Amino acid sequence: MSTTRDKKDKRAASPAPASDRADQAAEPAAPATPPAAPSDESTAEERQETREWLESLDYVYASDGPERVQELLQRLQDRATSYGVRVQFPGDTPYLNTIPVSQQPRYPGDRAIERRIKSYIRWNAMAMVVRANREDPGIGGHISTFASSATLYEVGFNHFFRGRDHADGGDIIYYQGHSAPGIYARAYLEGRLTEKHLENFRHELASEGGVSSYPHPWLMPAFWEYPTVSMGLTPLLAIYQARFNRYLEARGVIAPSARKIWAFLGDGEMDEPESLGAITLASRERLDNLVFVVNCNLQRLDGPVRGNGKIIQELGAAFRGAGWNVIKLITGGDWDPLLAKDSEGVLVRRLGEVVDGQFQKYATESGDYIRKDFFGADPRLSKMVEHLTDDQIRNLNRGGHDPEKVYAAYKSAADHKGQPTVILAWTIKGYGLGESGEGKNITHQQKKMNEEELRAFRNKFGIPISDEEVAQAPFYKPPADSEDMQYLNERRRALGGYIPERRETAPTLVTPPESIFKDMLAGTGEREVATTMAFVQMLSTLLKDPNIGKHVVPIVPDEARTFGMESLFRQVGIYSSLGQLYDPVDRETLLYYKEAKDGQVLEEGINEAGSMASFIAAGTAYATHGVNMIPFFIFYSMFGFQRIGDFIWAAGDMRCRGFLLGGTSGRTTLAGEGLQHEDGHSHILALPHPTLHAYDPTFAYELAVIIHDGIERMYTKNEQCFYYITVMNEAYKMPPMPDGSREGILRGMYRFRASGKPDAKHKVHLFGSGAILNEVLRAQRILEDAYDVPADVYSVTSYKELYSDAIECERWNLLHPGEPERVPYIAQVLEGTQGVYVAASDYMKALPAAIARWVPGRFDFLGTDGFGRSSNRAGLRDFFEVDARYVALAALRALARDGHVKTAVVKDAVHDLGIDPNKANPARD
Ligand SMILES: Cc1ncc(C[n+]2csc(CCOP(=O)(O)OP(=O)(O)O)c2C)c(N)n1
Ligand SMILES: [Mg+2]
Repeated sequence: MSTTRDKKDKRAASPAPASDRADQAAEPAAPATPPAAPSDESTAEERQETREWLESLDYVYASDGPERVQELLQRLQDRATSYGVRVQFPGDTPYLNTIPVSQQPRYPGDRAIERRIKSYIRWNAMAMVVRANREDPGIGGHISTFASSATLYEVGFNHFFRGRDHADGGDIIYYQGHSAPGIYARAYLEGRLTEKHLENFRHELASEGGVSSYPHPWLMPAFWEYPTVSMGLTPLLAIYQARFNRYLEARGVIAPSARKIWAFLGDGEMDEPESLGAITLASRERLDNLVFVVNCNLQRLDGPVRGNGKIIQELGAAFRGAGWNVIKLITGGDWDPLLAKDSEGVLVRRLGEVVDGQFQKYATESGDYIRKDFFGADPRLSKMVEHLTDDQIRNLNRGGHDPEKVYAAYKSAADHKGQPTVILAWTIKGYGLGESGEGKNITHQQKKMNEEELRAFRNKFGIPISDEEVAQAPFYKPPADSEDMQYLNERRRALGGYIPERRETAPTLVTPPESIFKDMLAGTGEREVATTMAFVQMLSTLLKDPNIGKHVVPIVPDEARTFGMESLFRQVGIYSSLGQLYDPVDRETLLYYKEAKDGQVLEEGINEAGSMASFIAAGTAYATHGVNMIPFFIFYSMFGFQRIGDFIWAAGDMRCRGFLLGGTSGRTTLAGEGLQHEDGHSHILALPHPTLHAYDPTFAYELAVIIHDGIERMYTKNEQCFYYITVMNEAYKMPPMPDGSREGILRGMYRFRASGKPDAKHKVHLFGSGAILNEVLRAQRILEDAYDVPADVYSVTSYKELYSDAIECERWNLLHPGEPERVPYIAQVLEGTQGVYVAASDYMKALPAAIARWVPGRFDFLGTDGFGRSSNRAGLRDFFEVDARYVALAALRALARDGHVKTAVVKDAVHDLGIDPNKANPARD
């Protein structure tokens, strides 16, 4: 068997010398740095063999280019695999910059001016945090994060990030939440924020106005677009946003453009499971409009992200494995001459073997320490740096602090086709804070700097502030006509304007008349349907509407069949960037699984978080793209608020619009599924979301009125709110809409069926919601027929609406004593009634309890506290004590307590109604 060496002579082993290569202009230059050296354990012969292989590779690269190298490596890997050799996962590339010096483009900006601008921004960002905490100790804020990412942002601001007036439209940029001071500091130089704004950082309630702690569109709607400070939401949101842009383009809603989505992320943040959760979607969808920039400062809040490992390597492997274009941005330009001398690869190996915790240590140590600890590990390394002073060694820069390297990475990412890109940028947390925080474990929390530290910071960055003033940490802004300011403004002008900027320019939509839902309003006669079916029919109608049909975005996480929505597959198609490359198994059927490039349904697979991210992208398109989209995201109600509540919170912050549909809802209405599926609390979890309207309708006409009104409020009247509506799978006859019920449906309650009996002192008022309203109607009959008790039945469509309205009235009354009191809607509806009141719903008792204060008499409630069970509906409603019998019993007991019926009647009722008083307690058992 021939050896490598035998074959060597068949082609020249060494790359052509540089001088020979000069005339081969079209050919790629030889690699700037050699690959890693073999391990020290190898024998001399093995080392020789390795060198020859490498030289052959150098030759191929120099003569045939990178594609040929790739092909050969692939062939080698295939061959090795056929021997049964387990080739190491290729994600583990050396600890080297992906872009070699030879491929670094010329820097297009003025480095000196840009450095000065960046320095002012660094100073002002630091000063706003320091001053806010001097004025108000404990108000918080972060200095060290922006200090580590200033270059990453500034290169973007000066050369890449498109503003809203750019011909391509604005880029979509997610700024790391707690780097907000740096973004404010730039806006201050740009004249978009005043000194007062900066002074009032974290004091939004100040009368002159302040700026929010983190990016919050709710608080700064003309500035921030995307809330980012709940770690881990950004990566997922950014991926689905990038995909949604493609969806809008494919459907012809927006024109294709070169807009990019940039997501700035923390290396610690990448530990949130959501952060990596959707990265394969991004590569599968070839989202080359997406760039992640991970600020790898090696630290999070408490300490190192991977003290004993290497976060850049770990993330690099994960993203490569997922099919991303990975750009490692590790060393800064100071290292280039050293790496160029690293003919044996010892420096690359040393960079690769030192763990992050130790690199963090170097950030806090002297040059002498680094010389001994890092370079001292190998005499060849020591020699490599013997010409450098300790200071030079200490200051060997990291890639994320080197504008030329950052520019090269961004340019390469921006030009890359066919894959999303992640840039893993090595930085120092608290860069420039020196002794007071650079690289220290406490740096994340640092908010104060003394005079000496401020002076050192000023000196390092050359801020023109005098010794007398420096202790006050004044903000610094150069004169408007200075070279620096002109440069800064010119750069932004050239790139399409200042950012971040949130704009609302979307034309409103024409809401179709309510009559498009006439089938729903008329009732179904003898036909039994479930509200889920009614909803699907309405969605189908909306999709056909000439004005809004195109704007509707149906979103399902693999539950379309559960909800009977498969007809939509065929009607409008499922979006796929690839169309349909296969013959679907059910092609012969009417409702086949149709994927299409211009499909309208977003079928997200089993992925509620991703679906919610799509919902947010669609529901905020009016601000992001200037076009109103109407998302309908239908999901198992148990897997909504409980599972992805933080995304829903972010949706509120973003002034998102659209409809969330909690399907198969109700603890006792979804029979059989049991403890994990039966939802009796999503309406409780909906309470905290300020812009969310939550409804639990029973009848098709209620659903129609709510959805119609929602479209009108959000898309015609331009209200910034969204909806949560629960729909059930229990089928029953849908009555026609009673006259005069519209307002009550929308405001939360109305009298659905009055008693046939004359009013009496022992009158009962029964409140029912969702599927339990039918139980309440049965209870009405029991009370009237068996106990001669008159009972009115109210449909409570929304406890949340009633509660919100009532607390608003109470607040107004509190603040305006002596003026005519405002009367909550619920009190208006119940005005003049007397007797007792009983509510029953398929949700926890805390829901009706929220409005107890405004019910004008004794108020009892039945609900479904506790873990669900597998059973049929009758069994579940008995178990949770919410069926008609319990409603009747609760009413009788309330009357007995008020002395309107005898206790003996109630006692007998327990028996007569077939209730076991010693049954299990559903709230506990
Ligand atoms: C979900 C969530 N958990 C915790 C926090 C609190 N928190 C804010 S910043 C931070 C550390 C961030 O570290 P990293 O992502 O590495 O960013 P760096 O500041 O180092 O750039 C933590 C724990 C949060 N904002 N969100
Ligand atoms: Mg970090």
